[in-house]
Amino acid sequence: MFTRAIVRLPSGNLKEGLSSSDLGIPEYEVALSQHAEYISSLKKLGIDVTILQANDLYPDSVFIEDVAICDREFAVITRPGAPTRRGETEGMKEVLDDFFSHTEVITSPGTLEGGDVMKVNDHYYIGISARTNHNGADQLIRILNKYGLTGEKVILEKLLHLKTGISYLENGYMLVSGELAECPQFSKYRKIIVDTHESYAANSIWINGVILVPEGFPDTRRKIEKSGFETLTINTSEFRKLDGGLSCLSLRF
Ligand code: CIR
Repeated sequence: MFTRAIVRLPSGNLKEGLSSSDLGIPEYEVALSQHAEYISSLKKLGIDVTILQANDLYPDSVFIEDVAICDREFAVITRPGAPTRRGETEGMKEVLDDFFSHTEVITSPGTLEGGDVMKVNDHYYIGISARTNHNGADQLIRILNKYGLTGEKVILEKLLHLKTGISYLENGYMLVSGELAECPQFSKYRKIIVDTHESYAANSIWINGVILVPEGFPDTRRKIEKSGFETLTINTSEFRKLDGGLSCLSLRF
């Protein structure tokens, strides 16, 4: 169960965020209302949501998942691989200290972004991507070991982040797309395969028994429901324009 989440309001210069999509420039007002809907959905599912002020220095700072890993007794402040995002960790220690008795930090030359980190029970999968390097992943694995947890690396070819292509839905179900569908590291899970034309929906999130799925991906939603899950959809079109999905918008613990 998750009881808490931390989100950050969209930056005033959101439209300058990093993007590899050709979906256009996000509309700020629409992004604000989609973000508000995201927060109210989390609240509806029993989550106590801490809302951080917008940070106008960093256009991508709404994607708060990338700057920290939150486990039960400890949190880790990451070191984003995107140079324009590195400063987003400023102030996070103070925020996390309110919730965690131990806060660890990823240091140079390591880079790690939370979108590359997926927890399955007491084990973590860590994507090696353009944003997360071996050194950063090794540092995280050492931290996990210290707290009795384990981690392994998953080498990514094209995906921005590990969780761009895979989401753990609990009960042994993995929602998976593209290059990760055949990855042997996930062969032991029950797979729900996301079709290429709906690959954005591979980033869906489990919140207390309900799967939040981005709006506009009916085939994936149907497959998730057929596997026995209740779903709730949220429109994230403006964040998608910056390659951001549902998981990126919060830290959940
Ligand atoms: C970036 O490129 O860093 C942002 N525009 C999107 C980050 C998405 N974060 C995530 O998947 N965890």
